[in-house]
This record gives sequence, structure tokens and C-alpha cells, in this order.
Amino acid sequence: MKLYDAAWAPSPRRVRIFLAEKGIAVERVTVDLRTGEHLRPDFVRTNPQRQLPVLVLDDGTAIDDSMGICRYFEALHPDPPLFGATPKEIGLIEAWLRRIEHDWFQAVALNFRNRVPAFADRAVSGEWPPIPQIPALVERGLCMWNAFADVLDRHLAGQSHVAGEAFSMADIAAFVAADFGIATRLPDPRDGREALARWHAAIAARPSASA
Ligand SMILES: N[C@@H](CCC(=O)N[C@@H](CS)C(=O)NCC(=O)O)C(=O)O
Repeated sequence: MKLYDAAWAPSPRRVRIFLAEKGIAVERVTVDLRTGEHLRPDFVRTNPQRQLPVLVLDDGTAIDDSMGICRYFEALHPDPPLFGATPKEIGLIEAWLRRIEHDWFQAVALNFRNRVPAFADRAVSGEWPPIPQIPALVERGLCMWNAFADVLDRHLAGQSHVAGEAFSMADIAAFVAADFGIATRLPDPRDGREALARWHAAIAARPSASA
């Protein structure tokens, strides 16, 4: 089994933090996104989507999505249960994961991919044709970013973690989205949002945050 990983990028980071929380060691191959190593034939054979992360199992099966990879390892190693142990926890974590993906992570992706020259006329995935950048989506991403940060701050005012009192995959996904937004120079969501800043500091203090 090999995990194809990449530095600084958010989706691979989700998997690294998840694996660190579980204490799972996997053989890793680091692919350099900055030099476009993921666009070269060698890697494209491994993942035609030309994206990281991808987990290649011993039978050659490739799981080419960060959440799919985390679910795979959660099924193999259920403790600690990062996707929930009770039906209520499982439902709440999934609900928040989808909101974080659609309302926050996509806000950064919209803003970043429609603004950064490296993504001009680039396909979102290796299996798509090139798609032009749409400047208006930069602003839309910014609006979504700030709006969801307000929602999350209000929500975290009443509890210690995103999906309740226990740390979960929802915290990992939101934490990585927050840092990705900050790294791509969106407004820092901690500014003026006390509960979100408290929560972010608590997640950043976990050893897994530097995985
Ligand atoms: N849905 C996929 C998205 C993977 C993805 O977008 N990976 C980015 C890094 S965060 C990537 O490989 N980008 C390379 C590119 O678009 O050129 C996942 O969650 O793993």
C-alpha cells in the first residue's frame, strides 16, 4: 500500500492529520505540485485525475479522494471513531462534513482557482477539458468564506468541537479549510470571531496538526 501525498495542499493534509490521530503509518510518496509532477505521465498513470492524495492498495486499486481514503482507514481501524460511534454522532459528523465541503472548502477553491494564474484555462481534474477562470467567482468565494465563518463561530460558541464535544473528522476538515483560506490570503476567519479562534487554537495545539 502506498499513499501519494503532497506538501502544503489541503486535501492531502486532511489525510495526514487523520492518520496521525489514528496512529497509522503508511508508506508515502511525496509528489511535487509546485513543479507539476502530478501532471506528468508517471503520476497520471497512477491517478488520471492528476490530483493528490491517492492511496494505491496492494491489489492495485486506487482510492483518489481524501475523504474516501479516511473512510477506508476508519473501516480498518475504527478507534478512535473519528466519523462517530453512535448513530447520532455519525449523522451529525456527516452533516457538518458536507457543509464544510460545500460551504467553506469550495469557497476557498472558487476564490483560489479563479484568481491564481497557474490555474488559468486549467482542467479542475485530469479527466475534464480546460475550463476558463471566471473572475466573478473570486468575489463569490470571498462572500461564502466570510458567511460560513460567521455560521461556524456562532455554532462553536455553544460547544468545544464542530460536531459536539468530541473531536472528529469534522474538526479536521474545518481546520484544514481554515488554514487553506488563510494561506491563500482570504481574510483570517479568527479575526473578530472569539469562539472560532478558541476552537482553531485547540485543534492547532494537537500534535496531529503538524502532520
Ligand atoms: N476531492 C479530492 C480533491 C483533491 C484535490 O483537489 N487535490 C488538489 C490538492 S488540494 C490537487 O491535487 N491539485 C492539483 C491541481 O489541481 O493541479 C480530495 O478530496 O482528495
